[in-house]
Amino acid sequence: MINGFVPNPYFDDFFSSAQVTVTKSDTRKVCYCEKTHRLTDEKYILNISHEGDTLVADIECSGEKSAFYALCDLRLRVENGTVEDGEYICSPSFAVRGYIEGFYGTPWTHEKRKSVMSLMAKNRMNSVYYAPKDDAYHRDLWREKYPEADLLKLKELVDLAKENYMDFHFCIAPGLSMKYSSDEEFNTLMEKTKQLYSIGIRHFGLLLDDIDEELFYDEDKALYGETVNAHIDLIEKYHNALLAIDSKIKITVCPTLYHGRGDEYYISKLGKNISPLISLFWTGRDICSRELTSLEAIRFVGGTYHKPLYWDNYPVNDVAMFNEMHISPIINREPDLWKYSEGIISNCMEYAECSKIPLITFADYLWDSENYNPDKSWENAIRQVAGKENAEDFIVFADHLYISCLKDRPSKRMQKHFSVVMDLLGKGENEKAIALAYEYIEKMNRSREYLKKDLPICNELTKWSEKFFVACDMFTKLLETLQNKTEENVEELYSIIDKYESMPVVLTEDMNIRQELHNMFGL
Ligand code: LTM
Repeated sequence: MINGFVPNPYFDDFFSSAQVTVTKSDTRKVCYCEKTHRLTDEKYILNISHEGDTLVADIECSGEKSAFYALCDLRLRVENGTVEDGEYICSPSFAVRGYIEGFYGTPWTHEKRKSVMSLMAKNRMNSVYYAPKDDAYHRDLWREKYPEADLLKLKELVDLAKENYMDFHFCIAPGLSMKYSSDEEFNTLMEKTKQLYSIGIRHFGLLLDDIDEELFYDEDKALYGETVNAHIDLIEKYHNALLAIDSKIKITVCPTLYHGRGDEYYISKLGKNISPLISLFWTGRDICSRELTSLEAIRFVGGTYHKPLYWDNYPVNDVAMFNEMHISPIINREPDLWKYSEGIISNCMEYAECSKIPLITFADYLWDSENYNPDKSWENAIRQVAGKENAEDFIVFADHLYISCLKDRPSKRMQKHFSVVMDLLGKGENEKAIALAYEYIEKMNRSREYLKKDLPICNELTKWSEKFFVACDMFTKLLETLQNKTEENVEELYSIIDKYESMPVVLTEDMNIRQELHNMFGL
């Protein structure tokens, strides 16, 4: 039972057998993070011990949010079997840790939105941005108010975010058609925003990405001359109008130039002429950046007088990336990036279940960037999303889905296994080699059985798992052919290879399979 804190129902049954005490205080010990030099309401001290078989946890924190985080942390330690007695002083590396539904493609369903949000809160993310490019009311029909039914659903999300100690940011993207010089247009924008304020939203995003870089209307050209001047005016007017309604409102802006060095004309002029209270999205050096470095962040600060709030385009796989499945862990974000940025907001895939896996790795990195271990974090994420009992089967398949802007190495677990097989073959220990190769095929087949199940995550993966099934057949036939090199076997093998190569989705790295087989086995 938990004393001293009214917990989220998520913990009810979990802690019935543990003895948990939550003590609140407002001292430096729990209100200030010595490492980041930040006042925080997210820090907690977790003291774990055992009385016989009973888990005893004493939690010191400053309030409900940090108590929630402490309990989530404790629960994960128990689930992952990593509970060790001791004192743990915990606070986040990054101040802002979140995700954005900001992709092109079918927006998430209401249920998926709720499920992603709850899970990410439990992994101690604190921000969610609502910006589905294909929610018409967010972009194309930005002037129109949400119909009542849609508004009610948004309110449910806002309430859920509150329950989970997350900031819910509603984003609006008027730039495809707005006449910046028109007062009437600005009033329409404010009326729409007020509709969302009325359901409890206190964080707003003004997104000006993926629009024409040139001004369209003659009136705008006459008044502003250049796009950046129109954008500065709009952002400042919007910010001030919102502050007049409620001085606590926060806004985030996505500029039209949202990647590069950070000292280019548009972004530096925009950054230096808008309030420093406004958060500024930035995707890094590229739209989908392989790495985010502290040096680049420092240059951005110099150019714009704002710390970047990274809109990290991973795991998103829209537009030209639709044949890739981005399920691997986040990598190449520097450990001390928290010093020079506000935080990171990860842009998701339209595949909500699959997105959860990289998102959890983001959450781990953002909470404790110095100790982040991508492989461990990935396995933790898979256990949470696919279930402990399926983790091994899932990994055999997902090992091949490392193709993305991150340029991580795909199929490394399989390669490790087969490098032993090749060593044995080299030593002439053919029987052992074949046995070991069959062991892997067994694993692939178990994974195949799992992937065929009618589970949300498996259903999202069918495009990729179908190719994996053909790869299973290819391996099986290859082994058979190596042991019995008949013309029939070779022909069958080649027809499976043809089928595999005709499938457009991306599984592992691109290679000429026939050439490889020829070089390795003379086939
Ligand atoms: O990245 C930004 C700021 N905008 C769009 C996203 O909406 C889109 O999902 C990604 C990936 O294609 N690229 C963008 O330019």
